[in-house]
Amino acid sequence: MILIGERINGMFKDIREAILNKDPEPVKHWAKRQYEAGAHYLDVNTGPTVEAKDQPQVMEWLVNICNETVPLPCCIDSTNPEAIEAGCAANKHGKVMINSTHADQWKMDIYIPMAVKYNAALIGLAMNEKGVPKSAADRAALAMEIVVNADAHGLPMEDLYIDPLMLPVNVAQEHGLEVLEAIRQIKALAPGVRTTLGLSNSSQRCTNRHLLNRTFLIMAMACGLDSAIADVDDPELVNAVAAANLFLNKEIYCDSFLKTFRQR
Ligand code: THG
Repeated sequence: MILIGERINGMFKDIREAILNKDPEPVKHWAKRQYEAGAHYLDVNTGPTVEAKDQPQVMEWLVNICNETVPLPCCIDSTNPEAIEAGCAANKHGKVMINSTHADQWKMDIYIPMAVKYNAALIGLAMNEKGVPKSAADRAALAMEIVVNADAHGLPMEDLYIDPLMLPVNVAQEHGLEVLEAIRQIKALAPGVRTTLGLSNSSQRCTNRHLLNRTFLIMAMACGLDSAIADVDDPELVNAVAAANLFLNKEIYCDSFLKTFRQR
């Protein structure tokens, strides 16, 4: 399970203020804290308040701070192609990840060649201009459009992460089963392609968020989920992943499996 720490996102007040005040400290704090918690990637998102014209420069600033603080690659999370490219160019550790393309042809035509150019991994969302489909089959069909386009450009299949898109359980309860089934179908239809989810979406504006996130993550792992953008600051979530890895036979059991997982 590849854990992508969600916390460096201008959606959060402390990061929004760090960007406004050009104060690197909160970004350093969350880079270090998520690294120590077991994150393999840092999701980096300027948030909704940064103007489009400033997003490339703010993204570069955020990625540079992360790179100087911890040896983790960044997952560049933006809807702005220039901001994504600035983040890819700034990333210094490991394989950068582009978050994300939709299944719309014009978006794939931008982001798939960009992923190839930067030797990046790419998240492909199972949605298009019509929005997020309801059924697992429709999600899987959009996923396959991304798979076919990525393959045609020579993007290695293990560098493609399909996100079937989880919605909050309090307003879109019927989507949960469809997302789980979509993960199974994508893994069956496109062996080698990986899957991911924005896990905290599932519990937005709900109570007991940690419990909801952790439960859905383990259910999705049983269906073949390979990675998640998640709140790694929740030790119970990370512990549950370490335990699930044993039952999925991804790690050999040892009595110190929690410690071993954190030491990776
Ligand atoms: N798929 C992909 N990328 C994504 C998402 C996805 N990136 C963004 C998002 N979804 C994943 N990251 C988050 C980060 C925070 C929250 C949810 C998802 C969150 N934030 C609090 C809230 O909205 O209640 C904000 C708390 C605060 O303001 O302090 O829940 O699905 N590929």
